[in-house]
Amino acid sequence: MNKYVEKVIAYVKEKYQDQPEFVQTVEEVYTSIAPVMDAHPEYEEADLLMRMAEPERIFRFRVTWMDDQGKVQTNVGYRCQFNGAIGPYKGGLRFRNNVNESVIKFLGFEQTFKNSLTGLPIGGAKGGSDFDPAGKSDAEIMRFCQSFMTALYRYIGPDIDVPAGDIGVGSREIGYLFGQYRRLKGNFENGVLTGKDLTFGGSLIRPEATGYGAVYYLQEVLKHEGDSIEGKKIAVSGYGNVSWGIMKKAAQLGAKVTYMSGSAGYIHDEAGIDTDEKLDFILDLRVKNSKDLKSYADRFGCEFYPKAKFWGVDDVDIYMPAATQNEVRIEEAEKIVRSGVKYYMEVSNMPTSSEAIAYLRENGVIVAPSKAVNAGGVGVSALEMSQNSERLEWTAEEVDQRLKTMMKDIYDKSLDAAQRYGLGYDLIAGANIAGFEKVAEAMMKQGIF
Ligand code: 2IT
Repeated sequence: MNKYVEKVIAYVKEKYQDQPEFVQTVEEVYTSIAPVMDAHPEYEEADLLMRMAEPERIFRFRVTWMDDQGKVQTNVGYRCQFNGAIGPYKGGLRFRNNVNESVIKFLGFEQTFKNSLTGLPIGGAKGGSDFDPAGKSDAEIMRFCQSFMTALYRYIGPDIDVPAGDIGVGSREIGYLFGQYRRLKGNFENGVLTGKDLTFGGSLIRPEATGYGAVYYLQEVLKHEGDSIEGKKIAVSGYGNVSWGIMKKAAQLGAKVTYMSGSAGYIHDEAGIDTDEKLDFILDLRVKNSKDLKSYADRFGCEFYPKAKFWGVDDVDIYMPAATQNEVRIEEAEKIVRSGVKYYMEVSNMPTSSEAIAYLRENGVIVAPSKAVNAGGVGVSALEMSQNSERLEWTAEEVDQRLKTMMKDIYDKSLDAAQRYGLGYDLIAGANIAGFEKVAEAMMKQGIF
């Protein structure tokens, strides 16, 4: 492999050994782009990879709030503005108890290349807090969000950094965050956040966008195999708004999601999670931060498997991990290979260990990377920013059509990049290279810093 790439990976591994998620992403992306470095010695001269692995800045701040019992609670908040070479920083906020600097940095690094892939002018960022929304009242969520924004507002803005949702942050949280921003700034800069409610500048299709985009991307992969989505059965991990979007779009296109999972177990619904009633039920679980997936089985008369994971079931055509990072390690990958299922579409950010990806691919499973498959979410966030700056609203059909085109472009771009470097049908390397190229060129042209 390219010596400079090896050197930078070794450096990052040594320096950030306490940040395993971040190290894994850097190693994966930089290994993929090694052929680009061979072709561009000027990138090494500019020490581009070392610079790209260091966030432009990270804010870490105290978030203190009062719970419903009147007790003072303190959490840690983060915002990592990873790379602003191609546009204002853009990326979600994650509220979850396992959030730490490693998680925020890995997500920000991934976001940089993903945002570049969308073809829209957005840089990469991520933020969040170790605050866990599970079991919190609405009033507690509001006070937490107000405190979080009070700490963050001076560092963001429509042309600076535009946060959005991620795990634990949905339209309700974005509403409270925006309210506090507006109150502090005394203006109506609604382009400062995306994923807003429709009453103050949210975009139609944004809630569905990540899931819809994933299914559009899947359609391209199936087309490449001479196959189609009609009649396909899908196992989706997670039951958040991304999984919900996948279920909805799959149903519209004549496929169905028959498995979904949560931390307490999984559901097998052979009839398909495809009616409005079922989809609304899932949305409601999410809104309530409920972990009670079993209630779905009770209500719709299907099976709930407590404390179990579905990896290895063979009565589906496609696996789509859509819950969180590190869902599939080698043990699960072996089960997937034994199941004979041919398609593995990553949807959540970095759901698969490096060893598991290698094992799946060696055994003929078609693997698509999350930074391409889930890019429709942030892509539609960028469309929300455009609508806000023009002070107008596009119709659902218009946004959906743009999303569809964007996903096809991302797929084509990735394939083209892989082919240009003689890598064949490698959607992972292709996405990494295509995302990298634009950021690299922009940084080269902006001078050394
Ligand atoms: O991981 C992601 O791309 C997101 N959580 C969405 C980010 C955004 O700015 O819409």
